[in-house]
Amino acid sequence: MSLQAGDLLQMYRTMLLIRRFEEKATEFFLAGQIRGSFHPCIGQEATAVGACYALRRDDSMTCTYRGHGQAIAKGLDPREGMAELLGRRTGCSKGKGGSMHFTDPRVGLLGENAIVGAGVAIAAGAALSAQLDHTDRVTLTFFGDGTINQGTFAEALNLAAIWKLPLVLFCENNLYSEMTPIRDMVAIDHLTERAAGYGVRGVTVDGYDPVAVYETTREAVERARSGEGPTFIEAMTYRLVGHMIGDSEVYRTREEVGEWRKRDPLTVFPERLVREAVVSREEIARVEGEVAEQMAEIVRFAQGSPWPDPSEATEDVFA
Ligand SMILES: Cc1ncc(C[n+]2csc(CCOP(=O)(O)OP(=O)(O)O)c2C)c(N)n1
Ligand SMILES: [Mg+2]
Repeated sequence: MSLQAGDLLQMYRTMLLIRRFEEKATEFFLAGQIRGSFHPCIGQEATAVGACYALRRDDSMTCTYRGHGQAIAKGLDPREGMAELLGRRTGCSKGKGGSMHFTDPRVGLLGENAIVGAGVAIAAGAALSAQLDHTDRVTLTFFGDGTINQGTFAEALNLAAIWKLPLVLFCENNLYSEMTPIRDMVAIDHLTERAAGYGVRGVTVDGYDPVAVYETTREAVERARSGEGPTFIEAMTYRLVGHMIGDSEVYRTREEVGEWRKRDPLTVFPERLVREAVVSREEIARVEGEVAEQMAEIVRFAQGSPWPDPSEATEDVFA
């Protein structure tokens, strides 16, 4: 499917919703209303939206603790996401999972995961199950550059290759694993070289361009769906805020962050759509107004929701 003006506007809307969602969540976190840790994806919205736009609702997806935006892009009701952050019973994990455990099987969201690399193995399992069930469901797994040296990543990648699993391995290379630069962790220039070593096709894409991300992912999804096996996508991206709230960011310079901020997709993408006469300034303004209204409703819903009852603590827990 080639993207129409309506698709591009929809992509912008979702990117903006994710940005506003994360900004509001940051406010709640700083006000002590969110417990545990919180890893914003501010700056990485274009990868979430571009990649998920290439998936069907019944395709599966796994992601990491930085997955609020990806979950929303996959179709999670953002009201249930915010309620989950605030620990409310109406949250997608009934208020018992929190920031790092957004899950909603109704939209194929098999879960965020706090263990680096774990989601990749779970996704390989989901892809194997789709293959054994003779469905054409595809699984996409989001993970970071820091996952590349995990044993579980190597094992899942190899199994995906030999079994030709319908899997898309989507690496968000944001140049850092927590506070460690990628150049100190691997001796290769492109992470796609890792995939090549396992016989898996690898593609690098500009992760700040949602359209390029969509097109690259769509091709990988089509290949996976038609039995041609896995693709490893390396999307070059950058988080415009710290690893987590409270990160002092001493490991990178203000200049470096400033350079990426100039390319912020939330500014550059709508400007490009107007410049190329794909949509009008009025349409962009309308979307911004609608997202503001939606955010107000998200906050109303989450803050107005009840807390879980202590008696529910062991429900949905398997032993
Ligand atoms: C198995 C495991 N080892 C270490 C950690 C601690 N840890 C949390 S986040 C993180 C960095 C991961 O970096 P990356 O995969 O690049 O993702 P990003 O945070 O950049 O999105 C690490 C090492 C963990 N959560 N799980
Ligand atoms: Mg990283």
